[in-house]
Amino acid sequence: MSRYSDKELENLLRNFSVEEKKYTFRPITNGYINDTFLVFDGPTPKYILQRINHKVFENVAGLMNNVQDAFKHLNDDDYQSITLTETVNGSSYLSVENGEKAFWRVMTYIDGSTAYNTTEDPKVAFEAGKVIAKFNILLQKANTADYVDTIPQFHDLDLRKRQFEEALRSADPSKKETAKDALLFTNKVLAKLADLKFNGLPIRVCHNDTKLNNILFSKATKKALCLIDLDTLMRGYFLYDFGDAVRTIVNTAPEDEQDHGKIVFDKGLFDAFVDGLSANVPFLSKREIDTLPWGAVLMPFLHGIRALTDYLNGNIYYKIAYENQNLDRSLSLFAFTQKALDHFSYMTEVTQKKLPSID
Ligand code: GN1
Ligand code: MG
Repeated sequence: MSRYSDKELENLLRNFSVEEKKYTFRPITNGYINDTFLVFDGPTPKYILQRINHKVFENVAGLMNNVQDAFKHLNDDDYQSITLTETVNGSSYLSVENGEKAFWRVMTYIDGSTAYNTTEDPKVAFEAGKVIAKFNILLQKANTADYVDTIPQFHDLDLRKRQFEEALRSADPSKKETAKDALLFTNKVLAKLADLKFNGLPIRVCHNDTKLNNILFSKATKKALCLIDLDTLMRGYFLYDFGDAVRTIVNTAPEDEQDHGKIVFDKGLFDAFVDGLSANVPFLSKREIDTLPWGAVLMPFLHGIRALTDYLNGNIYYKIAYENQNLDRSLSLFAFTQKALDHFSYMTEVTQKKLPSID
């Protein structure tokens, strides 16, 4: 159930430059951070209305500047653009100050589009690779200095390790007991990644959250149209976008799958994804290509350690549907981290073979 009534949503929507008519709303409930609603004026959605979680994204103005700047560059025959619907005062977002503070924005809904939480279809994996490459290529025109870090050190393993250790120190002993397998795995991988350094990699404007369901596809043709959810768009390394896509495409199970027997590293989907990237190459340096397999290990692990930290902290960051959801998510993310480690040389072989470098 949404915590907002249709009446409240309608009143909010009236602050934006939308046609005056009767709208209905349907919440999208699979995000962990923002509150998102589809806005209908008929059988198909017309807009997305979204409340930005300002506890997570503290600099909403900076975030919206990033998005606006990126939208200027994300414009290509082979990339579907999304537009922000301004407020009646000409702002890219609405800040509500009376009562509970909140920030809202409205975007156009792309008709005939769909998103997948998981896939078994190599065509979808290929298209995902192609659009992620296109996205990163288009954003090479952006000036990294103009972008704020919407979540500082978002993918910084040292920071995530410190936050984890802090949570562990104050966690209640029964939680530590319940999470003992996850704690063991965390320490094992932290030791493995301790010397991992990303020196010599170019800093790009990246998406930083390229999970499969942040890509829109054409319902009719399965062509990838564009990336959505640009809140974490900021400086980063390409291996982040690579790794987060591999995490959600190459594993055919959902990221919170509790039956670990279903968590797989599907080589065919990996190949198809890399083939998709290679449809738009070259745009990566040799050093970037060399580090890609690390991205596929790092990203599921980072998400896993963050979920585990939140479990130990008593679920203060992610929205949860049941008490141990964060722990379950960490365990399944760790199961995929292990699969990625097991396929490390395979990933190296395929990426080296299929991706030509710019240098
Ligand atoms: C969060 O709410 P959602 O699904 O957009 C998280 C991402 C994770 C994702 C799923 C700001 O995003 O990093 O990939 O959950 N976003 C933030 O694990 O923490
Ligand atoms: Mg997100």
